[in-house]
Amino acid sequence: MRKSSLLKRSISEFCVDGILITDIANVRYLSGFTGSSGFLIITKNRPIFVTDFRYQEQAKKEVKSFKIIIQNVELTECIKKLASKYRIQKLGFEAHSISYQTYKKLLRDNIKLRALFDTVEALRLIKSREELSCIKTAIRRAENAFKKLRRFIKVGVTEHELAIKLEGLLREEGCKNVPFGVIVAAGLRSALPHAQPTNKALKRGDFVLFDWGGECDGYYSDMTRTVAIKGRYLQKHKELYSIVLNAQERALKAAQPGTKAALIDAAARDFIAAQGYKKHFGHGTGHGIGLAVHERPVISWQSKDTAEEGMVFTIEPGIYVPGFGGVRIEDVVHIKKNGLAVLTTLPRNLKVL
Ligand SMILES: [Mn+2]
Repeated sequence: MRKSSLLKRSISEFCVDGILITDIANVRYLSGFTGSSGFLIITKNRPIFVTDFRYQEQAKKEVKSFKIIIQNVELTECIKKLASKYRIQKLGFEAHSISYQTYKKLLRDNIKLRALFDTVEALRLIKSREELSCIKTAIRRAENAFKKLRRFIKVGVTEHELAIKLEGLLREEGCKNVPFGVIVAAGLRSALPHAQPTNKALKRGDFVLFDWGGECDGYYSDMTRTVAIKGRYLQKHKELYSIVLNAQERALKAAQPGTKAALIDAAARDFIAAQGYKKHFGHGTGHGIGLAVHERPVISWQSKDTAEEGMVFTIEPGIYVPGFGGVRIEDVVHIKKNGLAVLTTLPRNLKVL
């Protein structure tokens, strides 16, 4: 199996006797366990999955090809026991997911520790056919939910009401959870890239920004659409929207296998800057998506990533004008051998209500 053989390579590469995986999304990725508490210790010859009493039955069903251990002691105690049983002297751990407290305790237990960065994340960068199919279903659920929401989007309804409605529709479509609280931001509030829905009611002349995602078997989708409500700012709305749409199209065109993520970002950013909105686009152009709503690759000016076949990420430029409003258009793309497929299908042109 690709995943475990690559991890074994990491074991020799990092000169450790075993790797401790505590990031729960990585645990799920490697073992199939969908619960919220468990960890892995992977040695050269033995993959071990550890959880507690609550997940005993679930683990038996979900976790294949791992030795399952049900622990009744605290994390560091358990790691210490396993380390001595399997003669692990040097243990690699995920630097981002162990607390300082746990780290100190493990040190006290005389285990040699080696911090690992991006070990499983690097595997998760490239999606398998099964993963891609889950993401596609997550997208379909999100899009169906939004289509059903449309008739509720009108003057007088509040951001909060629309957000609750959309979350309910996502669940009706089959999502077991949502990747993040739905964003609905109207009028001036659409200039806040990550606004929380409030009791503000939609009114004529508002931009209304929706950012939401679906779920399928633990995989997420993420998309944004901005609509305009007819009113005195329609001309300005159209102008801002067409700049963002144009920027997005440029980034979509740039997103080819072998292209540096920083160049994909630049394709959108340089255009927005040339239109005079440089300081109104402060976030990255996109991010990978999968078991986490934000994962590698990073699509930003600082990114060291390169688009490769099998990657799935968002392209989401925006312009946010304080005191007026903002637009973001976000779609999910899949890098194929010879180009790119846009996985999201909702129309990208400006919808005027
Ligand atoms: Mn996003």
